[in-house]
Amino acid sequence: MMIQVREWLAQILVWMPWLRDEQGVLLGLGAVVLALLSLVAALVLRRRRTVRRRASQPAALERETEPSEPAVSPEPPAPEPKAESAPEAATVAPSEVVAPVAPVEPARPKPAQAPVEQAPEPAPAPPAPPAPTVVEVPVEQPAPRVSWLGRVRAGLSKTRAGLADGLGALFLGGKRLDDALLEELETRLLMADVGLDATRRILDGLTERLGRKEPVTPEAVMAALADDMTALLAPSAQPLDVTTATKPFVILVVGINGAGKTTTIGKLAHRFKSTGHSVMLAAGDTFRAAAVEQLQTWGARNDVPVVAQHTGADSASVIYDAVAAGQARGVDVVIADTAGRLHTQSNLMQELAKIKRVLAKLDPDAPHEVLLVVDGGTGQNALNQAQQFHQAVGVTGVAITKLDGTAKGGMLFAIAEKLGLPIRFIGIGEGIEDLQPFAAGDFVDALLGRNGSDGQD
Ligand SMILES: Nc1nc2c(ncn2[C@@H]2O[C@H](COP(=O)(O)OP(=O)(O)OP(=O)(O)O)[C@@H](O)[C@H]2O)c(=O)[nH]1
Ligand SMILES: [Mg+2]
Repeated sequence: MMIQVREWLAQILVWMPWLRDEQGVLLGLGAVVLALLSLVAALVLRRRRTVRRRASQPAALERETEPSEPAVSPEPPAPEPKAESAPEAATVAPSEVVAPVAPVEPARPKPAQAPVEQAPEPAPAPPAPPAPTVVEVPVEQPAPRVSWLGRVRAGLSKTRAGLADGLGALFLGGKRLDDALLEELETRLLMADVGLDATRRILDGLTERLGRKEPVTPEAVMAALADDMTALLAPSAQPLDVTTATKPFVILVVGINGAGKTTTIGKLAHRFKSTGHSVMLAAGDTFRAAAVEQLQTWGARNDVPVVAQHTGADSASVIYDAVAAGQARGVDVVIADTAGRLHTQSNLMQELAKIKRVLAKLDPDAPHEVLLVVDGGTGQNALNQAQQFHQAVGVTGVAITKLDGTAKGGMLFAIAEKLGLPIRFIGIGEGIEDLQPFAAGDFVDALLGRNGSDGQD
């Protein structure tokens, strides 16, 4: 063994002759020490890496259960930008935004357990299923159910409150129709704009029916009042008949500014068309800049022709042209708009008289109807308007508009009583169908809050 070692050493000395001197030995030993040190360092580093790797694996698992920190792993950042780009697709269909988000999660490598841990999160998802469509359906239902008379009732609620509310209580306990009660009734009727003469007539009829000596019930008073009021209005409830021997039937629409003339014309066109008549409109309001466009809009809505000229043109000339065109085409009804004017502006009232004279050249009976449009909210002043317009152009019918607003419908009694003019229509809204022929009984029922025909169409 020793011999063998000696041989190895000898062999080494042959290979490395520099070991024979002292310096060479030291260098050799230094090299061996360095080699050993680097070996040890390599082992230490390797061990540290394995320790770190083991420590990092459970941490990553824990993080994956928390969706708020996906950025830690190198993969999640890729899906996230996808989710942000989704809104671009949302412009097409919002449901597509939801779809791309779902694939992002399954793309994760390990989480067989992740879905289990996220299971509690879907819990907030249930609020999404109650789709809004279910809510919207009942919202739309009630709106169209309001009947036209129901809306008149609503419109007249202010007047009704003053006129009829608490009226029954005045006669509770079998009271007689004495002076005090008659005075109370008179005040209520006057406050509702019924007017002095019409009020007297109504109260005279009431005392005649019920007498002043016998006790009366609230129901009897209400019924008698309704009868008297209806009796006063009934002669004025004359529907407009547009059949004529020579076509067209010409309606000249007049009234003060903003009464609802143009809107009423739009509604009338719809009404006549739906009863099978051909209709033409004349833009006789050449005064207001937007008036022609407004009428043309109604014409387009009803699909009826509109004869018009520029703003400032002669109103009589426009209406003349329209009636001439209507005659040539065999149109059933021509409805002429006019500029709003105050009944006190006599020069403008004369302009209406001129229109009438010009039309008579085409047809001595034209216009067949001079329809005065009165704003239902005007109150007693409506009587003055009606008188002035009647004097200037001979009104043949009245349309009362805006009874769906805060109108005091009592002025209808004044118009009926004082002028005896036919009340053709009542307007109860801005819509194309919000015009109804006037029915005295229904109107009084609405005014007194009686059931009547219940207002259902
Ligand atoms: N609520 C309600 N509004 C109405 C009714 N009739 C007309 N209106 C509205 O009243 C306003 C005036 O109506 P117009 O038809 O322009 O009145 P006009 O008499 O032609 O007005 P001028 O041409 O300026 O004299 C508009 O906003 C209409 O929508 C109605 O019956 N009810
Ligand atoms: Mg107008």
